[in-house]
Amino acid sequence: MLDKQSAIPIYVQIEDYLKQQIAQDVYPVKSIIPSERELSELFGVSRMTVRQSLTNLVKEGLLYREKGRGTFVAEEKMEQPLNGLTSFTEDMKARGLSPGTKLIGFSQVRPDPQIRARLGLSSEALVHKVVRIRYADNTPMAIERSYLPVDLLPTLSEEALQGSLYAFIEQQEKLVIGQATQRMEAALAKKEDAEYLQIAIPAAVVQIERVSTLEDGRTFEVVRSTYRSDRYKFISEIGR
Ligand code: 16G
Repeated sequence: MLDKQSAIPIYVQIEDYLKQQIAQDVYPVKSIIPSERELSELFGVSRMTVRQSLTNLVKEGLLYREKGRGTFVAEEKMEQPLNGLTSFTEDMKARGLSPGTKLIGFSQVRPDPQIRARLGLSSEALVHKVVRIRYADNTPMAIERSYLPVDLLPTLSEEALQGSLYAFIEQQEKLVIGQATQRMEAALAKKEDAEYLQIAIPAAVVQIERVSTLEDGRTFEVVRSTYRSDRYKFISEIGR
């Protein structure tokens, strides 16, 4: 299985071999893979070498470890398109998954200067501050911290926020959502967020800030979302 004369390092060859086995479903999603000891016997290499391969595959998100249990095959990441102005609910339904929401904060506050500037509000204006954990088939996927002008959405309620915010805006309020600007960056999960997302720290996350406007040009939301990087990859179609 391994070519010990090759210029390709042994640990890379082991990674390639395991990737192939996973792709061929020899080890299906969520199944356990052989232990370090078993793999080192199989390949006739040291456990150190096997450990290096496994650690790399864990870092790539292909495998995950569970303390005291072993190493398992991770689910394929979700591909999130960056082109359309869709809602979380729509994205999950389009994939045949069941969207869920846990509302963990809903209050009316004066926003900080940056959010106020993004929303184009006066210094007296209030915003709804909404914090929601978003789930796909009961797995936490993202945390969304949204800021929405109270003047624009005076009837927004806890009840409405259990479902789709965009459905509330479009169907209840009969407002027309126009476009958005998104900024994306990498970060390490804060302890609090890692708990909400049920991930072990240190963990990389992707942060997206979306500033969305109605068709008439009024800005209706600033959302700062924290996505699990072990569950998401982002995709955009680009032309030239
Ligand atoms: C998405 C949007 C968020 C929007 C939410 C509405 C990003 C970065 N965020 O998660 O801005 O508020 O959908 O979802 O894409 P809902 O209609 O299901 O509540």
